Amino acid sequence: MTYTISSARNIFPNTLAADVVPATTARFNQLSPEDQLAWIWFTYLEMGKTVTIAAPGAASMQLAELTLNEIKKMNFQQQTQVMCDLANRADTPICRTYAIWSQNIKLGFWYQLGEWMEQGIVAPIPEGYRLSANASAVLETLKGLEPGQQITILRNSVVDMGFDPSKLGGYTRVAEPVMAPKEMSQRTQVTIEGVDNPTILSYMDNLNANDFDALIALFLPDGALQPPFQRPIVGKDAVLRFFKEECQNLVLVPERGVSEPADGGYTQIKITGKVQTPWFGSGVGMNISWRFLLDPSNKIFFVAIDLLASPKELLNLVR
Ligand code: ECH
Ligand code: GLY
Ligand code: GLY
Ligand code: GLY
Repeated sequence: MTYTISSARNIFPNTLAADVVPATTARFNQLSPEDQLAWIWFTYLEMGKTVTIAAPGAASMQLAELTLNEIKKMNFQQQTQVMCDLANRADTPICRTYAIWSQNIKLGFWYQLGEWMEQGIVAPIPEGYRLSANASAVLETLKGLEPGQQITILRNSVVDMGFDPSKLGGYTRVAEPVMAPKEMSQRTQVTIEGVDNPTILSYMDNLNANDFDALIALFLPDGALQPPFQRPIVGKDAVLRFFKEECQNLVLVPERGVSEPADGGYTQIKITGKVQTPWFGSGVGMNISWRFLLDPSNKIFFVAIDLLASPKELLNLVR
């Protein structure tokens, strides 16, 4: 048997992903735009008690600057309207601009608005705003989750806002410039209990070094990468673009794994460990697994990254 992307997705089917994340996002999406914004605000305050968000890099702010300045000049009522339009995915010029930004630019934009809301420069959530019963229930669910799951839900809420980019026709995405990879002398090398496959080790080390050209060379031309809760990104060009746009400065901390022969001379390898995002640094370690399928020449045919249901899953290496 030879593998297809769709059959590869089923390797290590016992892996338990944090399905509470898409479930909570779906409940969030049912709320009214006003309630969504207030919910995010209260969530943000709640999380601020335990985790610290890092100010975004200058590049992401610069790319959103025109829009941010436009909003800064508006009165409170207009500002509130813009924020509701974004939550409502309305068809407005600002919602269209927002639609073509990379995730990081969207996050940087909201980070700045949040700062301005605190400083009284942008319309706050009205004092005494009462969340609807549904919104309160979703907030209670969120409070019970691990920080890695909480920030994933928060990010989902931000990246889903704005005009639907699939309705835009052709467009060019706006993303931060790609920085040079780390100097060789600055690079670190991971070790993984139970796995010494050189492709896997290079994957981790190159991603940690932002060396996306070396990283993509580990993939087959029709190889695929499946981020948490997403469809696979298929083909070297698309995967490379994803790495450059969304994966700078991640810290991968793989801990342990298993490697097993699979059909047709392929090898399936599951690794568990943690990943840190530059937005929260070492303050939030997300529990994840990587499920790799390598072809007989040790190139990556498929890798799925899953956000795990619980820390217990870090020890689940059975097929
Ligand atoms: C305020 C109120 C009004 C409305 C809004 C507000 C502002 C909200 C703000 C939110 C900021 C949220 C942030 C969230 C960041 C989340 C980051 C995550 C990163 C996960 C990364 C992973 C990486 C995994 C991968 C690995 C690979 O091997 C391959 C690549 C890849 C409050 C004003 C909206 C400011 C900053 C969850 C899991 C390991 C798949 C990437
Ligand atoms: N979460 C994934 C799977 O086992 O397919
Ligand atoms: N940072 C992109 C993702 O986790 O999907
Ligand atoms: N989007 C970059 C990160 O999540 O770290």
